[in-house]
Amino acid sequence: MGQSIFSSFPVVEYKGTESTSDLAYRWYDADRTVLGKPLREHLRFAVAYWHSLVMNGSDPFGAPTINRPWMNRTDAMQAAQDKADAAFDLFRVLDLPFYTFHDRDITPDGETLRESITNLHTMSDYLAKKMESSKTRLLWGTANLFSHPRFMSGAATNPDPEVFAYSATTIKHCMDVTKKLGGENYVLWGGREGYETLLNTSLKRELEQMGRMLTLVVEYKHKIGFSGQILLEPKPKEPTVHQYDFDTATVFGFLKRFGLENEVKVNLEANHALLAGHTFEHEIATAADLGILGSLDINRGDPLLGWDTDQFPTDLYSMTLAMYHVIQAGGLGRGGMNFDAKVRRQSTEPEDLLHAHIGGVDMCARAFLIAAKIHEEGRLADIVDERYAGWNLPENKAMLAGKEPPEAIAARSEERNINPQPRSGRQEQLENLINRHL
Ligand code: XLS
Ligand code: CA
Ligand code: CA
Repeated sequence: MGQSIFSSFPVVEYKGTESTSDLAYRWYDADRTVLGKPLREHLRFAVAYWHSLVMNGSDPFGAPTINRPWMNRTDAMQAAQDKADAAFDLFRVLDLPFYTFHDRDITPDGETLRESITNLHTMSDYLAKKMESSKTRLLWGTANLFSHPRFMSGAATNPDPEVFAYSATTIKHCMDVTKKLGGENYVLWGGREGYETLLNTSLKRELEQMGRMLTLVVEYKHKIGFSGQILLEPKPKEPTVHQYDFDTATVFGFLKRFGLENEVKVNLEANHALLAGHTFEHEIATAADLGILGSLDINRGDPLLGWDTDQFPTDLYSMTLAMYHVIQAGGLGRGGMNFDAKVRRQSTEPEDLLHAHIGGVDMCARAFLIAAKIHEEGRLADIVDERYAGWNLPENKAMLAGKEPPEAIAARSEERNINPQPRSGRQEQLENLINRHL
């Protein structure tokens, strides 16, 4: 491989909290054993191709500000190869175990469907070659079924069945490629699966179409023997006014309706949780309780803005709560923590990408270490258990298990003339408990 924009940077190493180096990990000691295994295996960090290699800093008000050499190439396939060379050099420098991509991040769209598919396979062969000499593996692949104008009214939910077929074909090939590259998950984010106005939309039809597409995905997964997880990524709005995969609870209802709740899990993003009016830990805990916690997209939004800013995380408090719920859930299994985050428009240098990832990695690692301590100490969990302890009494267990009919509950309560007393929820005590660990 020739020179890339990252060639001059050495591998970022763990140097400890005393280090004053800007290009070192201060908390992410990948080999450190915590809760029985190395931090690397708990956190399973991934670099997102689209933000780090594709994003050019343009916004609705302004032109691109970030100019990488491959963006100026006229030969689109050569540009894709140069981009891949730079991507793997970035993975080398960051020394992170995974990456993620959309088909359109790694290959240009062709003039025709056939040409797009050929491009995809050519470039995925190129990535397979790069992976032979790299430590970085594929966390997940996905299809971009939202950028091209053909998807303007949705992919699976498009009123035009040809767009449905085009999307199904594209997903099939993206799943083939994800399997070929050893991907551990396949993600579906419904970028334009939603609506702008109900005046032109049949909700009933569109949800049935979406259910059919996901069923096809699951069928195909089993047909090709793809052992990874299928993940849906909830988001309540943007780009459409109302996105169908609003949040975890909505996705679970949808999965139940189509009998897919044991086949599909969720990829949860912090910024999307915020847009849905939730915290990240709410989404994580909900998914864990429903048995569908799959993987995480790590980033943050801005509560002052109402959109998807995809910033690198900087808030230790909220990250600690998120990590605590990941630990309580027993970890992420085949999922991981993908930096679905981009540098700001004024962060134009390649080095900015290093600072961004180092900050995000250390933020997660530090939060995870704190959350592990809270978990090991066990007090928080004990206080919560104690709050519900009344439910351990046999008669209350029977009531919850549906073994006591309403009239029996009433008879027992009246006979004892029960008089429940309010009890403190201890919120401030628990907030202090968290703060003591920070
Ligand atoms: C957009 C989504 C997207 C998915 C993958 O808001 O976060 O990037 O993660 O298609
Ligand atoms: Ca995401
Ligand atoms: Ca996002």
